[in-house]
Amino acid sequence: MNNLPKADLPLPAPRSSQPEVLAEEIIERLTYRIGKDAQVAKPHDWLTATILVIRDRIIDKWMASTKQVYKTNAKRVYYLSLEFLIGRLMRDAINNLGLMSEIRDALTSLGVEFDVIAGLEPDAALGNGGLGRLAACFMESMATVDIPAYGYGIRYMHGLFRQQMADGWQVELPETWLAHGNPWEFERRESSYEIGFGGAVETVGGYDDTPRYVWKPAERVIAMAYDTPVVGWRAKRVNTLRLWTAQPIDPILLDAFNAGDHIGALRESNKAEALARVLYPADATPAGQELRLRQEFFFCSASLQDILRRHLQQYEDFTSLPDKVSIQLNDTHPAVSIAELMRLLIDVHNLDFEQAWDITWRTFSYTNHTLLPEALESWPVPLFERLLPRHMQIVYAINAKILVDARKSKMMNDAEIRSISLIDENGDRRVRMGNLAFTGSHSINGVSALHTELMKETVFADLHKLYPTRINNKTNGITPRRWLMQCNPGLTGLLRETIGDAFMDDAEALKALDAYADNADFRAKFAAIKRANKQVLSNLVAQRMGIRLDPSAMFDIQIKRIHEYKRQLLNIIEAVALYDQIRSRPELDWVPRVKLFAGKAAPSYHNAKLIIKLANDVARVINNDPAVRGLLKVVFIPNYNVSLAEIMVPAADLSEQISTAGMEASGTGNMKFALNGALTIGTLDGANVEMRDHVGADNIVIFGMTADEVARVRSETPNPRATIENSRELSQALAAIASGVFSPDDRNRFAGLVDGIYTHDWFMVAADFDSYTRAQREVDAIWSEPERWYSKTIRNTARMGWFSSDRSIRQYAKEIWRAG
Ligand code: B1N
Repeated sequence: MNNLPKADLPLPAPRSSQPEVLAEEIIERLTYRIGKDAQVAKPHDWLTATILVIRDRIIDKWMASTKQVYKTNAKRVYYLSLEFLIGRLMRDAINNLGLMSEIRDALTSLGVEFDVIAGLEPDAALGNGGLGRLAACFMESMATVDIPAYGYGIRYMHGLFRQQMADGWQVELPETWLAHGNPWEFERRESSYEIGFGGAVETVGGYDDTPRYVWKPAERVIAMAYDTPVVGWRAKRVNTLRLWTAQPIDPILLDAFNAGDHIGALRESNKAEALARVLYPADATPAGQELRLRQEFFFCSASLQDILRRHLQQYEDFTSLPDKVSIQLNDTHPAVSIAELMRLLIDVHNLDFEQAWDITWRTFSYTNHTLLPEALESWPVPLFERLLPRHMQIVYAINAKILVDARKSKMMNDAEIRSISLIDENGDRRVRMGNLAFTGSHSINGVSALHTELMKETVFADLHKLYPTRINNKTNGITPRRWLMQCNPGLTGLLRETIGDAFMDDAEALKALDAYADNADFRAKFAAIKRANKQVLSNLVAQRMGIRLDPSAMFDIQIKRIHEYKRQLLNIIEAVALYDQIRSRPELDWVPRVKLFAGKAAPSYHNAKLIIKLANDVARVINNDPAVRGLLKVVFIPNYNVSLAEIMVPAADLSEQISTAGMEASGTGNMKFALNGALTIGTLDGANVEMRDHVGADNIVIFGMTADEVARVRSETPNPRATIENSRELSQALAAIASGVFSPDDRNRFAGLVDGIYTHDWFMVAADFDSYTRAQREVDAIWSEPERWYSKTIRNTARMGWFSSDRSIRQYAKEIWRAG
């Protein structure tokens, strides 16, 4: 008996969306689901009741979407990602259902303010930064462009840590998004799978028979599913985000308990639950610990068992898998899936190696998100073998096959063959997850045009030679629903009254706005909205930090993870140089600026934490100096997350996208700012290059070395000291920082940071400094002519439609998945 949907039983009739009906439903949920009377209900209860009303309306569409895939035998896309940085869901869901004003009115009629309860919803912060946020934008876009898709990941009990400041230093606190329960999700006890670790592989079968392998794991845990519906724009389709949690097979070891060992009795339970306990806070650096590999295998194995079960329920066997299933690997974190699918097909479903391999590489595709050498995942062979003995054998078997292909091709010398091997034999032997992901996939994509080209020339140069048709580009995008319509209702309203609603269904229709870039009346309205958004941010800064900002100053914003390659340090040094100049020439006509920063540092990244402290130390000195009052302020806002970005992005005049060229794979914050009418100051790195092509070179301020120049300088003998000594501004700023002007309590605090610039300047801070300051003064000059400024920023909004994640997803669907 299968559990295919039974013949067409009708779905419930569509419900009325009148505010009175919604209000009744909210009271109904409050009463019967939460057990509270409206008289005593707390704001949190109203939030939960409202979410339950919305969720129920989504369910109708959700079931219809699921049925339709069964009916049409459509291809399913599976997006495997260790991170989904979703943020809040309520506004997103209401907006996509088209119920925003109705829900607001319903709540008002009940005496509840929508914005107050919306502010209580916790951010689902199950990701570190761009990679996790991209997965969330892609989930929304896959539903929007009507692709049957499932996201698979881990339901971390604790998402990315909360950042607190203690005397300007980052302190990490646990994040507890599930503290009040999570009304969005559905527990699916029936979707549970056993996941093994360790143990040994037994060989069965006679000498004239092909041997069969049976993995006997030493440890086993249960993966259980939680489903969250993902609604697309106008609720055309609802897809599923399925996150796994871990449970012990024996919740309590009764023998141990009865013998008085009460802690030991919970050993299994604790060990299992550790798997889904916490997100590794590493961004663009691999967390090399055993628990991380366990997390990776845990969610891959559960997801693949689920995918294969669903496939067999509908189709006869696995020969159709590549035609009916596409599995996209979000970086190498889920790359062990390739070995796991091979194991399931060979050991459990009795396919032979060749058949299994053919199905596997035709089913998988892999997205690479970084070229940083320290970020390329690899696992020590002894660890991999101990934890996943059968997968180790399979990796060796795949490797043998690849290396034979390479030899046969007669194109490769020994060094090239060594570089494509799945096993790194230099030093301690390691499994190279990038090479496994590449060889086990029919498509390998980069996330911007530049990044994809560099991928072909660097990390995957040799694999690209052997498989020249596999690498392709899919430039990242952002969802305009969250990153324009929801976060910037003021601008959205102005756009609708100016160019109509077409842009809401097709972001490229924003082009019509080009005609208004030089229209004085429109410019004034556009500027007024920006100013109102800056006022909102100013209120937040006043309330949270007690710092008063002037919304008529230029808001210059850099928000992202703190990393040396992203060069917050360059921005801070420029602030110090500017401070120095304003103090020495106060009579000049300085443009008032507020430099805002926000971002988290990986807890073990020493220099990144020092950069946060420097930003705070510099802010304290500058903000307390009456000599620059009204001209320069520096603010580091704690605890950057999606919700804070939704307030900062619409409030930016200037967007800082200043990574060392060749190091930022794409960037996506860059797109959010430009779409919301900020001017970008940036290097020719990642997607900035394509942004320049789209908005036009006149409407973006580009500075600094190109990726080629960076590579060349690094290969020669750079002499940063000479560069620094040639620039009076830079030497003075560095001397001030190094000598303790901003850290009188510990004058040597930043000596090491500055010394790095003098001795190797790996990130080209000194090399790009002059070009950066010149670009900043050019920005000042544009700002001083408001008509010029706004005609440029309006053109940014008008021309950023291409960077919608709907476009990215359509390209994935057409060129990689052949789905939808
Ligand atoms: O992925 C984003 C890009 O826009 C960014 O440029 C890129 O830096 C980011 C290990 C990563 N690359 N690699 C990671 C995250 C977590 C982890 O544990 C690596 N993140 C990126 C989207 O394409």
